Amino acid sequence: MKQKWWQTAVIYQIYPRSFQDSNGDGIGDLRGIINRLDYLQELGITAIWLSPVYQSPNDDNGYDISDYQAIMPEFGTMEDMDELIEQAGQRDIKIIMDLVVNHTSDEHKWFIESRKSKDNPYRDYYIWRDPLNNDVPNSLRSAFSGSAWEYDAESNQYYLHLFSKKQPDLNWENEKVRQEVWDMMNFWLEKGVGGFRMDVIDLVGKIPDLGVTGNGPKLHDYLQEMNRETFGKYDVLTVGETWGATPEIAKLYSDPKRNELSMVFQFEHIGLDQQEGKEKWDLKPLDVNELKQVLSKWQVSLGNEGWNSLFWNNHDCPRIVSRWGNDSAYRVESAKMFAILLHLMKGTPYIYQGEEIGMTNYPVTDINEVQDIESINMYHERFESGYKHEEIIESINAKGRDNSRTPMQWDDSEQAGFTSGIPWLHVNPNHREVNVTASLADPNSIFYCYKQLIQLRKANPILVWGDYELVDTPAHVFMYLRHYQGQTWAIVANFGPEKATLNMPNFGQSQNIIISNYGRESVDFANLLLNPYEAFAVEV
Ligand code: TEU
Ligand code: CA
Repeated sequence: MKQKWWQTAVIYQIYPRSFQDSNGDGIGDLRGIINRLDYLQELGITAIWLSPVYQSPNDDNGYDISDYQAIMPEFGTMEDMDELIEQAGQRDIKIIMDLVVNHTSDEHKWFIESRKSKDNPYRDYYIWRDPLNNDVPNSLRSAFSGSAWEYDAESNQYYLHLFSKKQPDLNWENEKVRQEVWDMMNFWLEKGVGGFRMDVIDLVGKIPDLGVTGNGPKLHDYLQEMNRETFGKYDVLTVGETWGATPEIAKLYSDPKRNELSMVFQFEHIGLDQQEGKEKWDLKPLDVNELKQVLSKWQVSLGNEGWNSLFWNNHDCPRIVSRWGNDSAYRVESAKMFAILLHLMKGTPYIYQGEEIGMTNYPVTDINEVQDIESINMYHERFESGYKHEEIIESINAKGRDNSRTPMQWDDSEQAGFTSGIPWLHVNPNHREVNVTASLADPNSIFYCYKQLIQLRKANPILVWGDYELVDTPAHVFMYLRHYQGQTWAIVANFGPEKATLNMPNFGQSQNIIISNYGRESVDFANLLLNPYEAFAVEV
């Protein structure tokens, strides 16, 4: 493989609504991001993945787009957007746009036209079906609860929405729809963006009449067409959000010979704390052994026919320190452990805003405190079907999307330096201790651990190209090796609050510590005592 810039890159995801407000309306905005670019440069990231900033009625916080070529007024103007691209570029930071083209908002002009009548020229931009026996066309469900079909009385037909009813699905079988998408992508490419993160891209090949949503038969034809018609001519990063991907499927997207995407987000590890065959709300504790198996499988199986994305967090997932780490006594240690474990693997790491300072979940007690449509709809559906308030709230506190969407904690002032007004979503009270100002002032903070990891990736080809090997250890210790041109690095992580001992004399002793969350200076593998949540990398 010829080296691409995104293979040594670390990407930082910004959820604009929650990052930095600049005008006191309680909503993060583009000016706020521009004002914080120096901070991101200090961290050392290569690119920003910007969650949607387009015009939107905000039924799903910008993932329901009503104009792909306009900026949401709450976030600023197209001039601000151009300035962001420009100012980021001056700091060698690229801007990766969120491409949400499985669906639009129902307030997009295409849908406004489409729903006017059966013979409107835009009718076929969306997926309309006749009723079946005076009911929905079939049993497809929306990811946000209830049927995926919404009835339109005027034309006596249903339209498909795999997400909220304000997010009608586009009909990708219609060539005109694809052409509109290519034109829009080219508009952004001409502005100089660094690539696209593609929202639920695995759904665009759906055959709703057969109940097929993910991985439809034409999916890869569409992506090859997209590559040809748009970004293929540019040196950009493209990453698909693909919930159901297996390594075999991931290779279809990311094998360079196939001219589709740079990489995909796979979610196999993200599903490990939910009950088999149920929903994410049906909780089960993480089995660390399963995590080792899943991540290692992805590390070894893509080979040279694909590329991994590495992540613990995003705007849809709870905070990793709260989820699988320890957000009280060992918050700092466990946050660094997750960072070290992930960032020394093969692939492109993604950091979600606030992860680099160890931000945590923020529990609610009442559904009125929740803003996220997914949690709200689920609450009502489950409550009506007999679940108790307490158990639904427990699920929301464990998995709800607002956990990762609370405002970025910049300092210890009233609203954490996020806004001078009232924030759109509550600030986590722990911002008095957990904040950027405190992190920057403390040389042992989580921030500097991330900074060091980013520098290590830039400086060491072993992290980019080295082979991966899982080492057999006791269940709660995660140990792997990276091998490259005769060099071997061992990465060790103690996944829990208990001390652990390892006895592996064949790895010898070493003073060549590369990074450590306990200030470790040497390792004797014949007699290794690991502290709670200790993690380090060492050359062996
Ligand atoms: O997420 C896709 C998706 O499947 C999620 O809704 C997922 O089911 C859930 O959040 C898991 O917690 C993407 C975006 O990342 C998400 O924010 C959007 O709401 C969704 O698409 C619709 O655009
Ligand atoms: Ca604002």
